[in-house]
Amino acid sequence: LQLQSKLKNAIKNNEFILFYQPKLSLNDLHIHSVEALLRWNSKNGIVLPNEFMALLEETNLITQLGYKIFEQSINQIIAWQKMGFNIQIAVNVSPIQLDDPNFVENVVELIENSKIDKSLIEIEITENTLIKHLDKLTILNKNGIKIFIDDFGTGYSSLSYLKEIPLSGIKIDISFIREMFEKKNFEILRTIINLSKILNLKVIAEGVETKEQLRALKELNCDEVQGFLIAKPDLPQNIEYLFSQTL
Ligand code: G
Ligand code: G
Ligand code: MN
Ligand code: NA
Repeated sequence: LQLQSKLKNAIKNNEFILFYQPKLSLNDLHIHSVEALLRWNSKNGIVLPNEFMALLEETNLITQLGYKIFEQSINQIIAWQKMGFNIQIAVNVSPIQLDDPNFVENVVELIENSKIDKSLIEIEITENTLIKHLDKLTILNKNGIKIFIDDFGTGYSSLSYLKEIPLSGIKIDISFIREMFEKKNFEILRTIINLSKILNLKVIAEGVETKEQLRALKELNCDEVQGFLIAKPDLPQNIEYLFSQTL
């Protein structure tokens, strides 16, 4: 079977599942939020997005699957609330999804029908998506849905948008963290974090793998960290024990 028809079948058979990766708040060393990351639970095992995301986008299949991803995330929030955990979920959204003229309406409706607090669903987009879909993202934000820039620092846009649009925060790209103790990287990182504070944006560091990185990011006043040091993306039942811990 061609990959495209396999993907169609996988959507129909609900073989796409979400893994969740915790984000640690450096304020209180608790987890209040996770990122949802798509996985294909295929008969040959778990398949990662680099194997299928490009094709899901080219074929527009990500549009319909995207709504299921929001539904699954909402259901997970409700399940965690029943266990006594109030956890936000950040959902990745690609530009193709925002091309759907009904995207804003559909997402707002899914959240409103669920009765969960709108602030519990966050959206992660890249800088390039932000520039292309400024109007729709503005409406989403006016509806109480928080918008975060993913992979911050790797796009081609100017910094001016940081003051023009309704952003809740940024996620600093992993490339700045990986070599953060190299002098220039450290100064860039320090400057991004300070700028975020001045603009009242939440700032999250991605790809934190060592205790030294964690300590230095706390020192720099970064709000949250995400990375293998805290937890890898995993099934909900494998990460939820972390929600009741101080790390
Ligand atoms: O899970 P992993 O770290 O391999 O994710 C790689 C990339 O795949 C992410 O950076 C993100 O851009 C994309 N991705 C993962 N999950 C989703 C999803 O649910 N929706 C969309 N649109 N993209 C996703
Ligand atoms: O592009 P986006 O930021 O949405 O995707 C996050 C990706 O980063 C996922 O594929 C996830 O598996 C990966 N990731 C998360 N934490 C770490 C980490 O600490 N190190 C590395 N190398 N990758 C990470
Ligand atoms: Mn992301
Ligand atoms: Na990223």
